[in-house]
Amino acid sequence: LSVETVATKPYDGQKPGTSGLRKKVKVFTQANYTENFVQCILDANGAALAGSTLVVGGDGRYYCKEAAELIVRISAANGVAKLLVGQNGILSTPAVSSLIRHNKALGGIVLTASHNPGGPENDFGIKFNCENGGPAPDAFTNNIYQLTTGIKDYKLVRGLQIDISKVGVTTYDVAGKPFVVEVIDSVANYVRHMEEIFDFAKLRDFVSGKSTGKPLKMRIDAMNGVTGSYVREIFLNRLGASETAVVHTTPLPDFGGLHPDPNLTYAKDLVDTVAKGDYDIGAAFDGDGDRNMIIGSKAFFVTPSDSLAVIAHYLEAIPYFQKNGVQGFARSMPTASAVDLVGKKLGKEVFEVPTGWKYFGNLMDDGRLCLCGEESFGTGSNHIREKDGIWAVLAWISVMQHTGKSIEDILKLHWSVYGRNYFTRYDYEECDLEPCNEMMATMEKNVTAAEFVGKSYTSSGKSYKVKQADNFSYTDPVDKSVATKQGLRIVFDDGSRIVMRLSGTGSSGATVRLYIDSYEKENVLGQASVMLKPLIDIALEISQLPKFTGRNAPTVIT
Ligand code: VG1
Ligand code: CO
Repeated sequence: LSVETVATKPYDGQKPGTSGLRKKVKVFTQANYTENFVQCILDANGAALAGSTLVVGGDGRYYCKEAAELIVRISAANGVAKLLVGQNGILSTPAVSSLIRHNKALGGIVLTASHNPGGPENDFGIKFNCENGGPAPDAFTNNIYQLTTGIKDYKLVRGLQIDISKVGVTTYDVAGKPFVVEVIDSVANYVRHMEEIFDFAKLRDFVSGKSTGKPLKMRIDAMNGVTGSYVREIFLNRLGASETAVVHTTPLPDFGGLHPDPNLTYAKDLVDTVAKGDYDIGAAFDGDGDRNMIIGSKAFFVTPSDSLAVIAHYLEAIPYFQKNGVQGFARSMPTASAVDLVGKKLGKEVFEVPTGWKYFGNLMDDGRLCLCGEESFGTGSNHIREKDGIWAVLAWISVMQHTGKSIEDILKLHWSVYGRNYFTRYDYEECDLEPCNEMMATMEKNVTAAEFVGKSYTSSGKSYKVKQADNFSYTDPVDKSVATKQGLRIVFDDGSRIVMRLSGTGSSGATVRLYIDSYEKENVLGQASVMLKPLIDIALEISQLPKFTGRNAPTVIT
């Protein structure tokens, strides 16, 4: 087979956001659009690319298979020695991370727009993960972007025939050199990895009821995303759950019209079913399987910030941590600081990083971090370098098994020891970009002005005095790289916080995220929406959000 060089021209806006490049399918299917971006990803690896191994797979959304085949042809032409491709192009994001690490690959190309809807009218995405298995850091993605602005041609082995629906190894002769494509079972490696981390025998006895006298009543909702195949293998085949415990387990190109985002709004079906039915645990994942939502009996909601803190508290229940020890913890800046309190009690380092999993990687590689999470339904550990939805559910079931308590009781006990961080996030999706930029600029100016610190705000009889306000910037403790303008942050005297930032994962317009976090030592059994109301009103007043966006209510509340 021979290599062809195809002339092309740069496209504007191929700038990776919080987690890769995400655009409408129609944008990706323009002539050479995907080809350009893939060529630039490969080029960004420099000399390391020649003779390397890469992993390729995605969440099964519309255009995944075509993009995977394209990546095979472009990689072949660029001197890559071997590709590991998920069968039918399917691999969850955590599975890609695990495969990169297990195979000592140079990296992986993940085809997903995560929690964004799929299908011909919706979103597609491409992300590059580096050899540690984690999302490429800012310097790397900036380099990819720079390359896209000047690209003149890409390389392609047009004649390479590939059938990624069949598991197996094919070796091609590309310009006299061997090029290997191994189509792999999408779930096998990941399931093995989970078996190394958790005590599956113990969990099986717990799930089946052998050790407790009654089976664990679960409802695991894969939301027609990539986790379906993993969920069936792990929960049904390995842990012995009943067929009715799992739903929406067929990965569909448009997620069956669902919005595969595990939160109280988009996973409504799960929440309603668990609220009405007789369940011990409900869980859902996003399209690419890195997010998770956990709810208890009667749909008792566990905020992701609390979920992280609880898992941190009970890490000893998980064999992986018994074996490897417990290093520090971390959370993204907007995430409520519940885990900080656990870290303090256990004498562990706790890190606060910008939004996006790529910021955890260096700390994990450096041995300083073993557990981290984000308020956006992301939880994970240093077993890989991505957040991991199924891992989080297995962690929760381990905690339930270890404590013998219900999810609600686990949370109530936790709050009685540590106090409670009430947390909510308001999302205003698909607003006009210009007024949002103006809003953020105005707010930044106001809150960073000298006279802002010390100001008092009162709403519904509650007063808050400003202690500190800034646009969050972060210096990586390991490589000293700096990330600036990561979100506006107002911290009050009692530790309560208002955080506001614009999303970096949308495919059109702007999404405003407003995060509210308030700590109570004693008053831990209140309702978050009631407890946080005064602070929400103050946030809307300071930001003038209704005026700038024209919105009176958020699209999603979590
Ligand atoms: C969102 C979340 C962030 C998460 C990112 C990727 O980013 O807020 O916490 O890391 O999505 O998750 P943003 O910039 O839209 O706020 V995923 O599951 O979409 O890869
Ligand atoms: Co995701």
